[in-house]
Amino acid sequence: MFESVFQSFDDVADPSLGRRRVENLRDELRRRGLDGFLVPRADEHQNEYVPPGAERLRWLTGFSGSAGLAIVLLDRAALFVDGRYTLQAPEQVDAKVFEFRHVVEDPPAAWIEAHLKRGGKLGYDPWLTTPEAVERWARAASAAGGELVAVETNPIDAVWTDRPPPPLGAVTIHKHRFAGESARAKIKRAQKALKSDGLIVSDAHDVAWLFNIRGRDVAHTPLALAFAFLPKEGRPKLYIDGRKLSNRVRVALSALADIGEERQLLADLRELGAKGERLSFDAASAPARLTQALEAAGGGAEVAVGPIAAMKAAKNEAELSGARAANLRDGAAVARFLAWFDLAAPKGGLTEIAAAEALESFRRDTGLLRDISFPSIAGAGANSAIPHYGVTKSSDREIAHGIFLIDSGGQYEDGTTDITRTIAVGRPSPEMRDRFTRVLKGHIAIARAVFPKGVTGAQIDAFARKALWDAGLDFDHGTGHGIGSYLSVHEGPQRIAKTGATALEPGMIISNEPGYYAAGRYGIRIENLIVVEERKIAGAERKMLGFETISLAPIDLRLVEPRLMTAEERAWLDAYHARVRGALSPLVDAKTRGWLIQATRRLRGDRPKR
Ligand SMILES: [Mn+2]
Repeated sequence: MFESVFQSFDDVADPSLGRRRVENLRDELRRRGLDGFLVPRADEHQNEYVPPGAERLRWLTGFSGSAGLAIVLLDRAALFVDGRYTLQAPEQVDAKVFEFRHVVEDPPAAWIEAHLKRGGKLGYDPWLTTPEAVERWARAASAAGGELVAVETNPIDAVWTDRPPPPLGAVTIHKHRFAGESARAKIKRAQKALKSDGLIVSDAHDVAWLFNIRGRDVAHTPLALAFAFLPKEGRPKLYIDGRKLSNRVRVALSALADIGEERQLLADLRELGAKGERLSFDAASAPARLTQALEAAGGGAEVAVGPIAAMKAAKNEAELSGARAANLRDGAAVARFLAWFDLAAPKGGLTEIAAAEALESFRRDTGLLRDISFPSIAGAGANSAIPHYGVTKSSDREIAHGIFLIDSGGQYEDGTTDITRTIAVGRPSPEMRDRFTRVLKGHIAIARAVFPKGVTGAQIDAFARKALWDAGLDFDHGTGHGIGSYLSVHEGPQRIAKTGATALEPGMIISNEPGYYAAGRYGIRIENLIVVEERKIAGAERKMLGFETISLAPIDLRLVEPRLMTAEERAWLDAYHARVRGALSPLVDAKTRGWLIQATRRLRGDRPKR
């Protein structure tokens, strides 16, 4: 009926290949005099989505999660994953080849200490490892009486004979009407913020923002994989495979920066090091290979939080109006999906994959969808209780009576979207209505929050949980993450979470997505994007901030228990739905418009009469 262009539901893992591949890797390690090797799920930029040729962890183990680490010694091997993947890993990976470990509860450093033999050489790829991680692994190896050793070339690449070549996606210039600030102005602003002789820009999202370029090198995020050097003064240099640049783009970029091939970066760093330069590196994304090259040549590497992330996070007016337009367009596609779903689901036979395909195809019908912003999370029944559930052909469930949760988003040139709706199929139980309403109360508490400038995401995280805490409940993920501007759907540094240490600044876009998960039964999440804005409050003694909600789609009233809500919360929901109806009605077909009137009706209940 519908099809998906941007997401495959194939089961990528094949546990049976792991044994042979690990044996081949061990032969290669022996040839190189190594006793072990670290295999992180990482590329040279520590990206969330990596090119196929960087999926070394998946190739070796079968594990397809977005984060993980394998350590292969000559006689044993372990796979470390976080709480999202403790169920998935044993299904995808041969347990006779790999032991499974929880990365937090059972950290890799302790495993290295326990199992690396005395005098053992543990190899790592410095292109795939940050300087901070190198220190951590080096301490663990030396605690075992062994040694951490950088490899010149990755031994997996020697045995992965059909490894895909690096991507060569064409680079495009991000239009000024969407970027709102010229690359020249951004470069100047970033240079002014620098406290060292220069900055190595290693996060490809930062490169994209700084030069106003976008690319097609990885799935779901329009990145051009590249590095850049930004000197404190003078011309920057962009290191990128020249085959990705058309003449027009090369001319445009040459006006801003020198352009070199990526392999020139090491030679340039050696030269800068020989001059005794002190350069800044981004702790989260810099490959240790670069700091090592600079330091070996006599330069100084300062590894810290990079300055560009904060500049990129605070969106300008052009980016914000783009985000509003993208979310409006996306909301119309979501509303069309919800209306379609309400007709299709009760008939039976609808599956999670079919629903995700329908939503993607409605987004494509806007004519402006460039990609989905991440693989849709579409879970029915018990699958909805897995917050990061990735549906595949083998896990696909029929959507039956109960709850269906769909978390999805789009990449449009004017903005990136991310929205979650939880939908009742048939009559929901009183418990589901109670939990949904508590999650909604948390969502509304964030949406309505006002707070002084300087407040961090961690300080307001509890607002989203209070109604759940009142009933002895909680959820085990952050309340919100930053969102890029036609960039990553997960962007820092701001977040609403226990670990959200960054002060919220006007222009930041964040998700507001509290949830509740009854393991094995059902899950709930309500997600809208919100923008930090200044708030005028009469008599205020401080500069105050609040949020503007920019995602527009109905929240399922069949799951709402109005008696649990305050008058202010009901007023917020009624006002939100009136706004959704007014904004989306002109953009949807007649059938969806009729559905929308019903889906955005005012709450009944003991509302004060006017
Ligand atoms: Mn999200």
